[in-house]
Amino acid sequence: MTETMNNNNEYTAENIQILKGLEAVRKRPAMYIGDTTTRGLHHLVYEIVDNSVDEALAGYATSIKVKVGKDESITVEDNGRGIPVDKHPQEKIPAVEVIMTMLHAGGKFDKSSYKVSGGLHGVGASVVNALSEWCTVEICRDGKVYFQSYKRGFVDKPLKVIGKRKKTGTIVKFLADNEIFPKITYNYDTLAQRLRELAFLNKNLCITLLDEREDKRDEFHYKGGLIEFVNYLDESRNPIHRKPIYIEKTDGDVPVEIAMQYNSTFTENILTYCNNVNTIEGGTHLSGFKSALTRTMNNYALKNNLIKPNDKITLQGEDTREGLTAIVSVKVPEPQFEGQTKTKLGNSEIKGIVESFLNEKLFEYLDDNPPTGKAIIEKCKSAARGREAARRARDLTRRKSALESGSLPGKLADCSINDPEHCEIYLVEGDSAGGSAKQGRDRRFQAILPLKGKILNVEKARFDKILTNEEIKTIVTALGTGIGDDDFNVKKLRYGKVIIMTDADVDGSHIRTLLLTFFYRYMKELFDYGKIFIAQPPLYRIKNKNNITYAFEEDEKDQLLKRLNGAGKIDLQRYKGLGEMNPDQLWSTTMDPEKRTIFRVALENAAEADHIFSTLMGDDVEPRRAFIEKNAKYVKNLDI
Ligand code: 28F
Repeated sequence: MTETMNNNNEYTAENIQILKGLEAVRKRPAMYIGDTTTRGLHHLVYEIVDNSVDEALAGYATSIKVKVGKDESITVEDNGRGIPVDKHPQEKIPAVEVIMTMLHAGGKFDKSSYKVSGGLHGVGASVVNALSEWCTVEICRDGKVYFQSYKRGFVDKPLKVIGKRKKTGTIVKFLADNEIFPKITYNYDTLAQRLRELAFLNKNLCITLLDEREDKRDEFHYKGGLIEFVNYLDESRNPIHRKPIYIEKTDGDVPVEIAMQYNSTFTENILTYCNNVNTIEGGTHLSGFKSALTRTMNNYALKNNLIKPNDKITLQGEDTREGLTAIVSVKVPEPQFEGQTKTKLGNSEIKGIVESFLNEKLFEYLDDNPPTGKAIIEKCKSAARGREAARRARDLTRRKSALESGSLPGKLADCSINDPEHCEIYLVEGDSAGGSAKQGRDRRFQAILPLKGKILNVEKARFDKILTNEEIKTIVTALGTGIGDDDFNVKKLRYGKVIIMTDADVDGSHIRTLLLTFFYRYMKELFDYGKIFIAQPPLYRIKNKNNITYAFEEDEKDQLLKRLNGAGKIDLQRYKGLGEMNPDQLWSTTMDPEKRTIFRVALENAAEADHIFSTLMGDDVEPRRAFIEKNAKYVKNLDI
């Protein structure tokens, strides 16, 4: 900071502004990047990458390289124009220094460009700089190479020329500050998921990820853009028409891109983006998309006599979305992000833009492709019939008042406290483990619901079948939330935690995955509110003389045995299932809040979550086998 004081050695106005800015960011980092856990750590990378993406959106960069160093440092490089280095008219310091050290560095984007902004997005490089132990920027521009370094956001040395180079571009390198982030370890798959998504959303961009820690590398470049995105999401599903429908609007100042394909499942999977931000809370682009879809499908069906006027069926919105995978991506100059996590698009004019565009272009597409049109309308009609069946089933069950607030299922051993925040429910595999759990639990705040073996695979069942499945009905009634878009209300959840407790064997993990698939497809908000947990029962019981210890991981067991060798006879027992533990063992190892380990299930990336569930639970075996082969090495404690 010293070198930018003015000549009579006092702090100038912008010094104060820079000081205040950096201090504010370091004092309350969560306000700028969400939190300082691993999620906030990865946000640092996205902030810098977003700046390169903006340079691509402006039409200059075509390649972005991200590297994770052995020291957990991050390097991001693009081949754009290079951040300007000329002296800033007011601040008298190079433009790059303004961008790197001043909050919300002014004027980076005027109206005509598409800032990748959002709530937590687009806070800019200065925030990353302030939260880094060190940060450097290398700019190739005007045939020269410029360089500047910073420490915790403060300028370390003035910008200087360190060489000559013809090509242009920007390289930012930083090491997150361990004074801010307790744990500085990047997750390769987390970075890869977001970079893959950006490559799908920006078809001219080639994005590479290189991990020097484990010498791993991926390159994402999808010339087919959203079409390839739909193919990726649906690789385990069977399409009902040959290729995804793709329409794009490039005129006007709001580019719109839509890709969509119907498949044989019953799930709806519509992803929406604004300026590459995944608007998981939806917004005006989504409502425009939905209204146009319903209207166009009805018009097309009537015009082509696929629905006769006296058929008395009108396709409802949900009928036209059953089995639909779609991506809606808009680029808005001045986006208003609203909602709890700033991922809901608020600009009202966007609804009309998307709606009229889709009405016109989708009808045209179906008219030009009658076989596709017919296949889709047949799918919608069958969905309408299924909806009718589900309504009848729901009315039936409502009359029996089994699903909603009526009598609780007999199998449920409820807890005595009924304040949701202070009680929890264990979903336990099998009656014997259920019995031990009922005896071993603390009945004041722990409810037990034993599950009779496998539950229905909802990935392949229509809603009316799900509504009438006994196990599903029991779970829904016990949780008290209702089910499906119309009835589900997370606020009616009767427990603060839903803990899945299954055996550590293949069946146990299958039941766990079936439950997670059901919750993801029909009670997704349970994840958003952090209500879903997985219990971790012990794998081994180690008895040496009179003391007994438990091991929860393979390597923990090995360490314990190593420590105990030579200490006399050791009795090692591998638990095959929960049923082998007696009630107080189950309590003290897996249920006692003071001693147990439970994992909260969080969904990092909506597109990836959908892809994983459909791969694991969908129709196609091939992608599942490939997925399991690729990921089997990460699976711990699975007893084959
Ligand atoms: C690894 C991170 O940050 N790349 C960037 C540019 C290019 C320009 C720019 C950025 C316009 C005037 C404020 C260059 N030439 N990668 C990056 N590439 N910012 S960030 O301009 C910043 C604003 O100063 C750029 C002409 N116009 C814009």
